[in-house]
Amino acid sequence: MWQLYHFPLCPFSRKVQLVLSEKKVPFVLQLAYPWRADEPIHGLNAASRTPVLERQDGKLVLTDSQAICEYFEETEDRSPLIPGSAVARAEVRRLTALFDDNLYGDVTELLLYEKMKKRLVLRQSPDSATLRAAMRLTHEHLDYLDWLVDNRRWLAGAQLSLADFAAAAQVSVIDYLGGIDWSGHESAHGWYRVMKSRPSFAPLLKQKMEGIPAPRHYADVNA
Ligand SMILES: N[C@@H](CCC(=O)N[C@@H](CS)C(=O)NCC(=O)O)C(=O)O
Repeated sequence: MWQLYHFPLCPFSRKVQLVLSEKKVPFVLQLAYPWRADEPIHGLNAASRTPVLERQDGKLVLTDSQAICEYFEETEDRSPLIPGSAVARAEVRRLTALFDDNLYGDVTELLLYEKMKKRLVLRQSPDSATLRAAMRLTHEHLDYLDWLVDNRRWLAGAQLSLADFAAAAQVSVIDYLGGIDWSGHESAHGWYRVMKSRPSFAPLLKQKMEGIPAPRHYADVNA
């Protein structure tokens, strides 16, 4: 059994939850807010970030979502998520990094700051110009997702992979924060509906961030 330190809108913790569920690795969730000084994660992760995954015997702590996902890819035979040839695996890793770095940096991180941190921690209103800029960048990322979906069976190629889960984790947080307008992105929307319908996704759609209500459509797998 593992304990995952997370907060409900951390996209990297979502990515880890999806991978653990797909691979049927048992875990329990432990709330952790990295911006609070008294959190145990500060002693467990030199980077002071979520996700942190601790084995129940306390003898192994894994940090960084990619390191965690690769650890289980190497230790669990079930549901390979970086499958295929070296070229195919390189493509999975390229796209996973693109979503973890660029989609997060361009959009998710901005929305988390404007709509979550400002509300819960700084007691400030979101900046509308920043929100508009995030919306514009979201459309650019959705254009690329449309292209991938139109040209491949799954985002990285013929097989479902970590790239799909990394992207869906970011998209789910952006959607929770009201940052997605699917108009003109039917292909990406169809792909996200398929991802949302997977059993591994169901617990994520039920998680709520205290003080930040989700839009009504968020948990609807057909929306
Ligand atoms: N590369 C890291 C990124 C983790 C990360 O940026 N986590 C954010 C939350 S989503 C965090 O803890 N930020 C520190 C803070 O908000 O104070 C990973 O993949 O795990």
